[in-house]
Amino acid sequence: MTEAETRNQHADKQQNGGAMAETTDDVFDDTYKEKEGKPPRMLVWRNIILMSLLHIGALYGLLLLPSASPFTLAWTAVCYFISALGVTAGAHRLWSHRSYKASVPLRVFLALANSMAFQNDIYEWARDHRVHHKYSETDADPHNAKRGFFFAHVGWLLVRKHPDVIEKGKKLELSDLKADQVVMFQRRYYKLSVVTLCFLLPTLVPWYFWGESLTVGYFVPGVLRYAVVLNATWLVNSAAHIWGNRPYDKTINPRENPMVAFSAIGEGFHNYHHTFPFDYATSEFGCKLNLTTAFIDLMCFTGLAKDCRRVSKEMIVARVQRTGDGSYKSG
Ligand code: ST9
Ligand code: ZN
Ligand code: ZN
Repeated sequence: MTEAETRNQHADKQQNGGAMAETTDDVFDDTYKEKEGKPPRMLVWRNIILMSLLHIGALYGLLLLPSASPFTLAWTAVCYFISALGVTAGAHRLWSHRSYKASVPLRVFLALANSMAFQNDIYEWARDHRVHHKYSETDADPHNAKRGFFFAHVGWLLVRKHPDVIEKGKKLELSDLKADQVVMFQRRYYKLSVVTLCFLLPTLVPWYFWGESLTVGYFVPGVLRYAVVLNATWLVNSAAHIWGNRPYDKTINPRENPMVAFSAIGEGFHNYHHTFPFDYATSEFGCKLNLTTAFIDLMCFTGLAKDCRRVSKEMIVARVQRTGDGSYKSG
């Protein structure tokens, strides 16, 4: 039995139990055929201007770094880590892939952390991400890496989506997200939560508690931290779809990229992840270069998370032998 079949069977069992806690709409679908002709490219000038301003602001934040107090630098690191978790442990491993289960308090924390990362609301993020896995490297993939590094990195946010992304995305099974009140609440109050958590909180905490200037508070833990988290995330779509080994499946583009794994707190083992998207660790090697897995393990230890899904060693070895590129090293 292939891992996809095993997983489908597992998901069926869960749904029969009424849990609706798993998704199989993140499994690659090779039946989709792209239409003839070049994809349309309609620039969205509002996004081009805002993204340019954000990156100019981030450069200004870099210049301000020497004048920031050590407390502000530590706070910037805390904000980086919290917002990154909102994407990795939250939007990605929990809500897009349902690779573990989280209690209400943990889901509330992850939704707040996700607003701090300001990467579209969880529902939209998970919908785009499922369609990315299901139709990877085709016109129906929102950040199709076959359109080049820049498109996969940020260009996809600066143009209208390919019609096939929307057409295929509308057919996805998203009832688990719609049934999650935390996800729907965050979607309803998304703009307010982003202003408060992505910009106001990072700026005001250093100003109120240790007298940092509002300018440094806004441009360092606010704008610079936001831009770095965005770019670390986008590198998974660009660099980790272009550079690295493919020990698990040489027939797909996603790669193992340790540099990306480091900056994206564990999300750079992308050949493994696209081969086994339901594994909560997104890697065979547990917590190695993978702070997100360490966080989820800690949440399980405290009882706030449970039912982490994992791929068996036998399944990995069988897959490596069947489709790997020969670069596999265990451990
Ligand atoms: C950002 C997101 O940066 C980053 C995501 C990265 C994902 C990475 C994944 C890698 C793995 C995980 C690694 C994590 C690592 C983290 C490390 C941390 C250190 N299905 O969108 P619209 C429909 S965001 C179904 O306007 P346009 C839908 O009906 C940054 N339907 O399309 C929709 O209406 P609604 C901040 C879909 O007009 C309608 O179409 N944000 C789908 O083509 C229109 O949708 C930004 O910069 C779908 N997939 O515009 C800009 N998609 O949803 C945000 C659409 O309301 N985006 N529909 O019912 C935009 O401005 C626009 O989306 C656009 C396209 C201009 C890009
Ligand atoms: Zn990918
Ligand atoms: Zn994924």
